[in-house]
Amino acid sequence: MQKRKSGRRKFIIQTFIGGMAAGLGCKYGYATHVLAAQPAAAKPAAVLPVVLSTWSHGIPANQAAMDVLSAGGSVLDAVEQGVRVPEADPTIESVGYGGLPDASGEVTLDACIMDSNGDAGAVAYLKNILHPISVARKVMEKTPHLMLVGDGAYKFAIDQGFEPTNLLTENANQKYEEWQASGSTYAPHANWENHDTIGLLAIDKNGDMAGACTTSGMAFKHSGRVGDSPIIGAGLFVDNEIGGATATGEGEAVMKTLGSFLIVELMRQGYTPQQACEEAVNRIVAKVKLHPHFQIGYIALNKAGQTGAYAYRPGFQYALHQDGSNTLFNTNSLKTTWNEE
Ligand code: SD4
Repeated sequence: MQKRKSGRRKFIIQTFIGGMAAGLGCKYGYATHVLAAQPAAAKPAAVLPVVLSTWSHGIPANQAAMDVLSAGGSVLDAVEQGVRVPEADPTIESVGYGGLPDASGEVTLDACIMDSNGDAGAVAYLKNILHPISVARKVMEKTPHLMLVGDGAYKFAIDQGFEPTNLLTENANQKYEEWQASGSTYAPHANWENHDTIGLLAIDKNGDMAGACTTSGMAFKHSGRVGDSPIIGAGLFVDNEIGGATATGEGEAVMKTLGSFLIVELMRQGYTPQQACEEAVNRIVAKVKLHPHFQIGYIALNKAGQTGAYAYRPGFQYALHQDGSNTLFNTNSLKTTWNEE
């Protein structure tokens, strides 16, 4: 077994990496900050349990998750039951049933789930199944794989007893026809009526964590497009020793920077959840070519029950259920108006 490095050696390595990063930062006008590790015990403990999720649809999702925890259910059950609420809600145009379709008129769903023991499951480009998050959980529990996509994921879901369901509502079909009539041009469009991907993180009263992320993806996306939401490390990551993070917004930028994994690794180095979310947005700005309507939002929860949230532009909201209250908050952002490039 490998021995742990001494405290002094660890410090020297971190200082060296920090120095290298600062050097690179000079070249590209961006400094990757590396903090000295702090023992988790030094962090003040927040009230547990905590459920944290993206957007206003996070409020009912948080409630469902907290109900599971209050009844003594597992944190994995809690995150799954939480996100099943927006998945089944036909008025939400960006998750599950009622989600806006892709450019070919089909509703295609991406989802992933991660447990406190490091297990994970995912589905991508899944059609005609109401609860992709539950299929992702079955992939985790019933197969030796992490992700199933497309027809294979659908066949697996049917084998597991899921019912075929038409997910295209009248409203979503009408929006699709309007989009076609307006010229069928694709433009990434985040903050879609304050409903986007739901990412939900939870920590139970014992300090065990899990996360779930589920979406119909960017409206009118290219047929076959898969975003960040089913990609472990991009749309969602949970490490039960450290914390979890999840993303909403333009998945391509999240995937290019592996945003949720990055946030968890920054927390491992001593960043607070808030600092880590801000740094992950800064990383995108530094490394990814952005367009005028670009938007991204991250939320994070650490092992001590502390939370963070940050977005590129204003408008992103998150829902926090903690200490008896389930509240929607506006998230701070790097840009202060939508018009700033
Ligand atoms: C995706 N991140 O598919 C998801 C969807 C989303 O704003 O959150 N859109 O890229």
